[in-house]
Amino acid sequence: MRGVDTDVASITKSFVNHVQTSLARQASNLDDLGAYQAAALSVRDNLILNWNETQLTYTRKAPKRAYYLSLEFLMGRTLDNALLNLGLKDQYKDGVQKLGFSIEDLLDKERDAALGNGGLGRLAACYLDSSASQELPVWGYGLRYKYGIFQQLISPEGNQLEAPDPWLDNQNPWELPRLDVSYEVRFYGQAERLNDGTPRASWTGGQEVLAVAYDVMIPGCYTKTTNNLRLWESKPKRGFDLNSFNAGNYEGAVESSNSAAAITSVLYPNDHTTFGKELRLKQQYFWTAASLADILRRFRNLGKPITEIPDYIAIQLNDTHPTLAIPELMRILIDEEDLDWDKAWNIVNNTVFYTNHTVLPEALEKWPVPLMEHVLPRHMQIIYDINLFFLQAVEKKFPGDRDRLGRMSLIEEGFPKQVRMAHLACIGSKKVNGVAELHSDLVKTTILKDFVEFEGISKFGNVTNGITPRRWLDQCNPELSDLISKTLKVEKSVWLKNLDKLEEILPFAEDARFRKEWAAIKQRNKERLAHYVQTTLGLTINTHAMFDVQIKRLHEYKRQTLNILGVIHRYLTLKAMSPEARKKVNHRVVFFAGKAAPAYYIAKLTIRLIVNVARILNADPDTKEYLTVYFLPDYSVSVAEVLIPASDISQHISTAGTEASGTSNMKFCLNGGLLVGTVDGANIEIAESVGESNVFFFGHLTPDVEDLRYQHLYHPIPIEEKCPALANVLNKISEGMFGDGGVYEPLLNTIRQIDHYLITDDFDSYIAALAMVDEAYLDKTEWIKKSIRTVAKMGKFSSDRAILEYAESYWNLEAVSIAK
Ligand code: 26V
Repeated sequence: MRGVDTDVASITKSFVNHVQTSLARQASNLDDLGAYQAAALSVRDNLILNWNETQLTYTRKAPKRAYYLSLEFLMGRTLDNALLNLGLKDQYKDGVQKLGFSIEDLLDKERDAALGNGGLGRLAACYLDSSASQELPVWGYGLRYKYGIFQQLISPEGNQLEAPDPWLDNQNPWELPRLDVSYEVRFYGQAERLNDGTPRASWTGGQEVLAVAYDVMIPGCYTKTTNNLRLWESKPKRGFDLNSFNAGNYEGAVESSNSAAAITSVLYPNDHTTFGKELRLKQQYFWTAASLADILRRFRNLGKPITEIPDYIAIQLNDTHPTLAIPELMRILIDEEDLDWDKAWNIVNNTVFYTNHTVLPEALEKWPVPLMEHVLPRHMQIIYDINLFFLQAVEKKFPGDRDRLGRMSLIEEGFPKQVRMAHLACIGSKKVNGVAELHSDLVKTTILKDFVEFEGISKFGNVTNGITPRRWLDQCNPELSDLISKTLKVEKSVWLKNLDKLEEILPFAEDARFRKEWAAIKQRNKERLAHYVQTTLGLTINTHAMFDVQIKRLHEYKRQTLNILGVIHRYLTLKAMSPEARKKVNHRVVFFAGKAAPAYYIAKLTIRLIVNVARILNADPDTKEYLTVYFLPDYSVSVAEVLIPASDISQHISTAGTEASGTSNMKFCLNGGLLVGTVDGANIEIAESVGESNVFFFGHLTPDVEDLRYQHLYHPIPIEEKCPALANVLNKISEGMFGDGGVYEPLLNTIRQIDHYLITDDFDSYIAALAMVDEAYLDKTEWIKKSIRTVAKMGKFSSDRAILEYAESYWNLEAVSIAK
């Protein structure tokens, strides 16, 4: 197959061609948005050819394939990433320049595809990039939400307001509608067992909805491999009800079409709290049913016996959200393929894999039995059957242990009874893994302890998360990436796909010229961030201060409160100093960004506090030279790409044992920012890799947490006694230093009363860690050395390593190369 010509002349020709034909506009009168669209369409031509060839090869060679089922894919922008992966950035830069445009301005016109909440969705996006780059036959399956994560606005009082994210309002050049690929998905209705000596049942009636495929091309880095992300859109099976329409009942006529379209209309904006809402359950089933139908159609085309499914298919469950794939696959094998129970269960058990992403109890999914019975009556029967056989086996292994049966059951007793999705995911899967070593240990010793005792330890593993160095180094920090290439005399096509090579920059930590270049790049990245803040918020930032960044979803367990209380403590300390003494203090600019779930009151109050602390501090003539605070609204992947390369330090300060992994910690360290953190999640492995002398650890350890919480409840120590510095900070807030103190009482009370996340226990050591940071920052040479040494040792955290672990240890998947 002939490729697209990629010399500058051909690129400008293709660009102009798309302006005139695809966009039906005049090249002489084109704005940046139009130019972005033309460039995107022209790049897309390359992707489509590679995509076609990749899919053709997969069909021809019929390798085992893996399917990554995720309700969230937080892709961010595509154009820059595609240009870099195709190795065409320079040509396009020249090409659009010849036509009077700047590539940076065009890249900036693209809207983020923000179909995710945070780390879990961004991880899925990194894994797609790595799968394609490592030439693995992996497809993603998700939902094509009409609205992604909400846009965040901040009111003058400092409150978070939410606005919709109509990301598809402009044409999306990165998706290919496949109106011919569609499946019917049923909800509600009746399930009746056939009682013919088989486990079969018939499921009829109810609502039928159409799932229509949209394909997103996923290019690998310097390879032809271009994988697929298939997103489903819901549509009514029939347009509208003509009978109602003719009878003049127009609302009634479109009712069913509205309810079908609603399924994929919006991403649920909460993570870590379950609500048990019917629409969310419908999203989960709609997506798993369509994906499985598609996967099995492809398998059937191979003409292999159904029992060979595990030889050709691996299905990875990204958290429990797609757990219905387990009863759905059972339903298909039993009701449609007429397999007996044990054969079907054996297939499921060798095909499905489950990754857990949190041990927080409030985030473990449970569905009320009455709701499940109503929406998915056949699946509820199957779940009861799975549970019966499972509990019989448990009883056999642990006779008479009723407590154990109660703990392990798929059904939690109560009003209403609930289906425990993590238990179902666990027993239906071949392997279960956590996302960092500590987290995987916690999975094994806490939430799934009984299952380890029953099934044996070998089913339970760990794959520490990773990040793609393409987006999170080469794309977001091009100068650093160029410096590394130049210094190592190694092509990017090599080291970006073999990140352990970074270690070779280690000796250059001793090279003064290299350090100077390194420091200059960090400085320019700080200026780029300052420019962004200037143009978006109209605020001027001191780029010679230390940049201290905490960017992530707002959550009590992530402890943005600890950070802002620490800032206030620093402010009070500065205020109490003489002007002379202040001059010796390290200048610090503290950045926050992140969204709170719309119904998460305490998280929203934390935003309000941060914004109001910023308002007071940034205007205080005594201190503003030394300490300022910024809350950047509407955090996104693209905003992260500007913030991360500019950081001197970043904060990952969750209560020990609560952050499963964290992935932004890896992004900062890969960009030469140092880590301030607790002994939690992947922070631990980062410290092991880069050396503990290059991170700033503080706080209590995981095994202490339970005892401390017990103490808080039964032997509380007054906060004035336990932590006077913190008590003073809380009092200042109450007294109104940052506006009406009463507003913050509910937030302050979470700390004064139960303090579930151990702010009072960790505050003093947190302040001490920040003092160590100040001390270390005084020696600029040593600081840069730390920064270089950190980057050098980050190879392990490439998502290439992580995805290869899944491919080799779990999926038994081999790379497939696509002919040049
Ligand atoms: C849970 C729920 C519960 C129901 C409502 C909607 C919803 C949406 C998402 C989730 C998943 C929560 C788990 C999660 O996001 N975990 C994060 O996963 C990251 C990738 O492994 C990891 O780095 C973070 O530490 C972990 O918090």
